[in-house]
Amino acid sequence: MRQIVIGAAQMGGIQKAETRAQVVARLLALLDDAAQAGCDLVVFPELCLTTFFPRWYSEDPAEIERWFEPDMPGPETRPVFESAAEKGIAISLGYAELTPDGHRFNTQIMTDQSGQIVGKYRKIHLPGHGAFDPERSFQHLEKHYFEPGDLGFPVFRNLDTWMGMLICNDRRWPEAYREMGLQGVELVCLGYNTPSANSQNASESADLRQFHSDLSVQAGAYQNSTWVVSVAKGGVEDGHHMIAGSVIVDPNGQIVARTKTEADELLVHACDMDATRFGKESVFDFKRHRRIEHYGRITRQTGVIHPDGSEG
Ligand code: CDT
Repeated sequence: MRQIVIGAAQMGGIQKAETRAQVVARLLALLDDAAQAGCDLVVFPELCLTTFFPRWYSEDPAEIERWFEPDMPGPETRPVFESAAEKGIAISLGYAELTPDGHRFNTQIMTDQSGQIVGKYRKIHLPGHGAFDPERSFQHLEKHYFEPGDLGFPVFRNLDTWMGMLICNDRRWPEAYREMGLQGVELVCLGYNTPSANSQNASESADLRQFHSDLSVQAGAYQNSTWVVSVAKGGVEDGHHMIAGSVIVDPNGQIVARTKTEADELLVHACDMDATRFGKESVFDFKRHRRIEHYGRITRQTGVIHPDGSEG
């Protein structure tokens, strides 16, 4: 048995006015809870240091700059890394990354239990739009603020386990899990910020949006026989509500734990990484069963082309 006690560190909303120091204090409190619970690994959500700023349009470089981290850890975030290392807890944490040469990514990193960064992922599936859209009830400007990730879907060794990361919208794309599944991933860590309303369809309910979130991570887990930890930043941010509903999903695709609140809440579950073996050696033994000669379209084209050549 290769057991990892995993803490899904759900966060409630972060208001625009909240400082990094205030947010870091919340992360440290969650880490204290995790140490009490005996966690080996704690997963924090997407963009866990700030409000979900892509819901606001800005072209002001000074305003944009304050959402981004030029260093990780930097002076304000270092206490999180130090506390985790002191406690022997590996962490995965999402933030807005500014590279030394000026590129901006929606990024998630992971440390080992000594605080060394052992994995980095830059979000590939950026949802929303790139220009201000007056038709929407609120904005989702990830394509304005970020470039698509340039690191692929890396899988790395940590805690004697093959691990990978996804970020929010990635969870809706089976290709993302399969890229990692083909590297033998056993644990996928992902964080999300998902509005409880659809800015283009007022009739879509929050329950349906939670269902789509669960469906996506459960399918990804089952079809690749991997654990998935899916962690929300939920609740209200300056009047904008996001779904919570963080879950830990086993390699059968079953939810084994779910948060009860929309606030900062640590969800803990002891996960056996060897539970991934059976699926990987039977129905999802990729080497025996996949038929790549029939999958060419998946990498040849993005949009739909009907058999008669028409698009749409
Ligand atoms: N953060 C993020 O990726 N949120 C998206 C919202 C989609 S609506 C444009 C999500 O997939 O949950």
